[in-house]
Amino acid sequence: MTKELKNKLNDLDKDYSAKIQSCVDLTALQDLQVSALGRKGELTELLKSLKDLSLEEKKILGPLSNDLKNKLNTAFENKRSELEAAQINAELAKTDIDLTLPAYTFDKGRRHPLAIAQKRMTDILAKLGFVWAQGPLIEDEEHNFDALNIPKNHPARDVQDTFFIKNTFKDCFVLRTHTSGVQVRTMKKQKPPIRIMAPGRVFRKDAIDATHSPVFNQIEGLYIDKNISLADLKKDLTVFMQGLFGKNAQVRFRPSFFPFTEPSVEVDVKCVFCEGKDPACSVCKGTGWKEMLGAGIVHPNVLKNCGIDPEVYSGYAFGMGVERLAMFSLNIKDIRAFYENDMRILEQF
Ligand code: 2U9
Repeated sequence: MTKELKNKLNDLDKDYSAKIQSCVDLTALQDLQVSALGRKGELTELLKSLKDLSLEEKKILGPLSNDLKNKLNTAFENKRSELEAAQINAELAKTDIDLTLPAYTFDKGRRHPLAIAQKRMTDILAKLGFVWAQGPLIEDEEHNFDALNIPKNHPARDVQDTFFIKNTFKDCFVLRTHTSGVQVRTMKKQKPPIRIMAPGRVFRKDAIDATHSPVFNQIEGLYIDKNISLADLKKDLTVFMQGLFGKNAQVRFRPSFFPFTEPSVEVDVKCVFCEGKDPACSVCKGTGWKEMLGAGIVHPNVLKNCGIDPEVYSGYAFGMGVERLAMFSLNIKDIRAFYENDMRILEQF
């Protein structure tokens, strides 16, 4: 019995080893594996029959059968890998794909310096409690000028300064010259307290040069509540500037004029490059200070125009150019660098 089974094992070994070697496709190989090692395969049946043998016979034939099972399994796997590789190579031979060519490189994306600057500013304002607000880029004159106490004859309303869009039926529209319309809309529909920031694109008919672009970005802020004064404005904008330029940044406020705020101020920051020590500094032109933004206490007429009682409420507002601040903090000398998509510049930030 032992001899008989040993011979059977030998036959199975020879038979399947030869068939595996000569196999030329994956389906035939799979069928072959099933016929040897499947549920009713020849070797499986033989293994099952071992249970009827004596202990002595089992001791001899058990290990021999298992060795053959392992040997055949390995042979099937090796042949499968060989046939799969041959199949892939045959497919590739039909195409003109050259796998020896180096792969395309993909540049890792990054934020645009303007987006970096805007995020730094809005992150600080968010910590100060300002909520992001948005509005249309095309405004009517009411929201862009009238509600803001900007008189009909103001130079900003001149066709030389503003892009007008004529509507043949009724009013005319403008490409917003500031984001203030966003605050006007909010005040008209929401009761104070209001604390919003309005970041976004604005348009002015300026000729392009190193510091001007007809399209640029602003962030405006508005805080309306009871008893808001210039002291709140000074404190909050100082905290904002120190968040942007470091806790030792020095800030100064100069009187100014805007139709929508009274009193109005302009806010300067001590030059972060020369700290006011270099009379030849190219950034601050030796003045030691750099103008950063405009601000003021919202004019009572603006509050009234937007349905808020100036006897009960007061507030401050401010506006700044994102490009201007980004140029200063990143030491970029030409505003056009932001728009020209020159990777040598953009990838420095
Ligand atoms: C409402 C009331 C008041 C927004 C303000 C400025 C001062 C200002 C300029 C900075 C540089 C525009 O981008 S820039 O050219 N802005 O100086 N903006 S106060 O005042 C408002 C806004 C909305 C309802």
